Amino acid sequence: MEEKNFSIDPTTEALVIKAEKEGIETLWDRKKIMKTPCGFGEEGLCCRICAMGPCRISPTAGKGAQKGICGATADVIVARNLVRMIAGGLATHSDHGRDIAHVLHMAKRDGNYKIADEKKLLSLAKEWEVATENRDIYDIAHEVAEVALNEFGKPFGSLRLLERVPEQRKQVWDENKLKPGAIDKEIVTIMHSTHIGCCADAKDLVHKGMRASLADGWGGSMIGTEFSDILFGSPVPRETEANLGVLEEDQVNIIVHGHEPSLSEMIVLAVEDPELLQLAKEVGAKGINLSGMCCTANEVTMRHGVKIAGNFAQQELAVITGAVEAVIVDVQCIFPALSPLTKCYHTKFITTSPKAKISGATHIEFEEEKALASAKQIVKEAILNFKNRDKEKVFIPKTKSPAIVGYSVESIKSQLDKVVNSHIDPMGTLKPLADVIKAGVLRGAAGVVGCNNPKVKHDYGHIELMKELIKNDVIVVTTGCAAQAAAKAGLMSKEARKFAGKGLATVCELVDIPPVLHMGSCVDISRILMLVAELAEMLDVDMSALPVVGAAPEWMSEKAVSIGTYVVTSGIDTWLGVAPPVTGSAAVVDLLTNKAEAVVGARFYIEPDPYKAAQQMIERIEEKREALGLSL
Ligand code: SF4
Ligand code: WCC
Ligand code: FE2
Repeated sequence: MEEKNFSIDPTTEALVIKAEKEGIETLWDRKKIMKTPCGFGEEGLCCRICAMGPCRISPTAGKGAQKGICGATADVIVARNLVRMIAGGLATHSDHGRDIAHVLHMAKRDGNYKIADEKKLLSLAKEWEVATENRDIYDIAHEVAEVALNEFGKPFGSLRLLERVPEQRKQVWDENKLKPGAIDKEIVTIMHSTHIGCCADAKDLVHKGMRASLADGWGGSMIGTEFSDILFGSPVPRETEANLGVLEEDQVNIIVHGHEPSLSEMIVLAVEDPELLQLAKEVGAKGINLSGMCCTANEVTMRHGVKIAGNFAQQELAVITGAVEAVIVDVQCIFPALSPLTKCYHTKFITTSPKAKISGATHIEFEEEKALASAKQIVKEAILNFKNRDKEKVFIPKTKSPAIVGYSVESIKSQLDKVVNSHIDPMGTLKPLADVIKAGVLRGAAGVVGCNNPKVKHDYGHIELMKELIKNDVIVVTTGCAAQAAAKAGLMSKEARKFAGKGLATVCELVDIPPVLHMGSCVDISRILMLVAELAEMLDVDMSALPVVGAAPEWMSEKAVSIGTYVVTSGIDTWLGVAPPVTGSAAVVDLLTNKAEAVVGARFYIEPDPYKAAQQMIERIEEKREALGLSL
């Protein structure tokens, strides 16, 4: 690793230096060995859908192969590859949602999984016309869960949660046949239509991708969020700390990493078990220190204030501290590299999901029926591993930052309620937020989300973009690994007001919030959708009319492709810091970054420079303000 300029996070640099000394490789080393990415793949021009190929289309028009063996053009190949990425992302988020719905379906008054937010359950029951009068709350829960589970495979009709958008948006989706059917069906349709010799029309393929993506944001992801809140509680603001400095030298360090809160919630309970705490003392530790990575961290920090160890690009670095007894994972965003890496230290790498076994890891299947017992067994393994820690190898960087997390839509409303007299609506509304946007105190809002990607300097894309936006009085809401970048950089502390423009700083002061709001995990982008939908409803305009924008400066996963697509299809312009593999087709690029606007009122922008992206986002916000006749 000669090139040092790969992260703005000081812990990252320090631990990469440690890794180098110990002869340990990280993602940045592997990226270097990989050299330049394959040009065909990067432009989306490689097709390996059938065994007559793989076929590669020459990126230069008129030179070399211009068609696959079946005759598929660059446009078709690029579009097929893109929509398969959407199907991958949709499948992943939705299967997460389905798992959580299953957990609610088995929730019991005396079981491991209980109902934490009855109010939310009852309001969802009402929305879905599930009878609630004189019924046991658990019976209601099970029926609501069944309704949700049917959304995945129902033979007719569109998804129930789509009804949550304002009329204007429904019309856009109706007119353009964008309303998805059952969630699983959308995935199947894409897999079918992209098979050799099926759909060969780039425009129609992109249309299918857009329709399917809505089954993620307004389907599987939203089910994931709603049901997690019902089971584990809707987040409220609370304090936490972020970055690898949260690891403790004298305690058993356990990291939960992955996505679904059904596992991590039980680990949270298990680490408080008196017997296990006693065991930790017996092995010579002062206690058990739990922290999280990726979205699992977001889930448990939002609901319990569990500390954030780091984001996606830091998963190996956590192990390299030499101070982690166990990394416990379930699904998604887990480097297979953790398996050989943990063998170089004493760290136990424990997989728990039948969906994500990783060779070389210890697999302890997490059985939901015996959830707490499974969690305790996993924590015990970690404690017993404390004695194997090699003190010589331990190095925990000091860096960590305080952060306030837990901004669900409900908690944003109640925060607004605290300062604005809203006796009129006891449920709380977003009216004060709409008012400050109308008045121009806030120019608009931006959702900055997504991953880390070594094509971008680690966290630089997120942080520079967020800082530019808040400086210009654009409030930022964030999820995923972007949120963790913000927490680490101190943008979620109240002191971060100093980075905000005058208008935003005043709002932060009055409402007592940081300028960058942590709204949760990647499935929780559904919270952002709801926030935008409610704002639009309040102003009686379509979602695309609002001065609201989205960005994924360091995205890398298929999930992010699905997210970006449903955000655009929901009417919100979206900036990508990394180009998706579509540049091999001018027609597909034109559909995404231009023509989409005429259909859904929003489009993609590709801009790697965060300063330029911020400028474009602000310009777009001002254009929307002007069109709405809002104060300049
Ligand atoms: Fe080649 Fe067509 Fe087969 Fe793709 S589907 S590999 S372009 S022959
Ligand atoms: Ni969501 Fe991206 Fe993190 Fe994984 S956890 S790395 S998809 S942002
Ligand atoms: Fe995630």
